[in-house]
Amino acid sequence: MNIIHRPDWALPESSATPEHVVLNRRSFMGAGIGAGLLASSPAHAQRAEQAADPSAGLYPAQLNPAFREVDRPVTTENVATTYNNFYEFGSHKQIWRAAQALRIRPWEIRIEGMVERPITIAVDDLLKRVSLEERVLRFRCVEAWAMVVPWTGFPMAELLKIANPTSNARYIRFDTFQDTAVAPGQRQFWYPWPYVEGVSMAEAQNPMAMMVTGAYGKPLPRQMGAPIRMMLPWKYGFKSGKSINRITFQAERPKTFWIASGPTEYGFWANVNPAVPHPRWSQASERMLGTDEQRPTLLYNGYAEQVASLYQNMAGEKLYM
Ligand SMILES: Nc1nc2c(c(=O)[nH]1)N[C@H]1C(S)=C(S)[C@@H](COP(=O)(O)O)O[C@H]1N2
Ligand SMILES: [Mo]
Repeated sequence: MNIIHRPDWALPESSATPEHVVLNRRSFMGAGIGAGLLASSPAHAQRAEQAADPSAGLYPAQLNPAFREVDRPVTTENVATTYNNFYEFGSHKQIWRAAQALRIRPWEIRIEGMVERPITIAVDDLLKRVSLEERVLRFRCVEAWAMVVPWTGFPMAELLKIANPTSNARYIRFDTFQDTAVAPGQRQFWYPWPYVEGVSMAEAQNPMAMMVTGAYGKPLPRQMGAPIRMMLPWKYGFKSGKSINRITFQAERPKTFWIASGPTEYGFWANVNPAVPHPRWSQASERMLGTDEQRPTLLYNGYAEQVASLYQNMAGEKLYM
């Protein structure tokens, strides 16, 4: 990468958006113009959102002391909420205004597939059945930028208790909403919409796996995947699908958005590993968002103690792409 000592705003679009270079590129200038009228700043958008959110009183949630700050400072909120990957709203980083067009209430989640009984549950009803906590976690994009965010959410294992999967289920598929009326990126037909991600049942039961509904002590902003997203902090960021409205328990490994887009570049497991380069760039170090600081990449993004055992006896699997 040639971007090491340049701030975000100085990046040419070509080096700032490498994740999708496997595909045709085309920018969507103008995608954010209508939505820009709805909100003049992230803070303003967030205040309006809280007014319409019946679960807003759940924030800030109590910090889980097992996940208090690590070895690096929390990324500035304004940086983390204005530099995002959310291809539904454009294949570049400045999508936060465009994302304000997403309607996040009412929001229902369909839980189906290999479960005792399929259900459709409103996100606010789901939040009544779980307990929210805050965790300050490292987050690492495959594009070699990183951040530290105080997320609010609940363990994915609690979702399993609500879903009641049958013993045949081996994987969970998570689908992002699909609505070309609000998400102009979904009109780019060469992408395999909807955005799909997935985990194994064992991964979902690991205490590190979360469902996230808030950040920085507030409900999650739309550009970060409101009202509910995945958070798998030991994996590259693309595994943590946003704005989820369908959860399917199944026997076969889900075909994810990025596997469908570029199977030679993206895999199912995608665990962070400094020693395994991406075909187009090194993973040895990472740039802390909002700074010029480079840090050495950590195996499993520093969470090896918690998750490495998940991947024992998996010879032959590509665990790090
Ligand atoms: N639905 C959806 N989820 C997504 C993406 C996306 O484009 N669409 N991008 C992924 C990628 S590549 C990253 S790095 C993270 C970025 O999360 P953030 O914008 O909250 O930092 O979201 C992931 N989840
Ligand atoms: Mo990413």
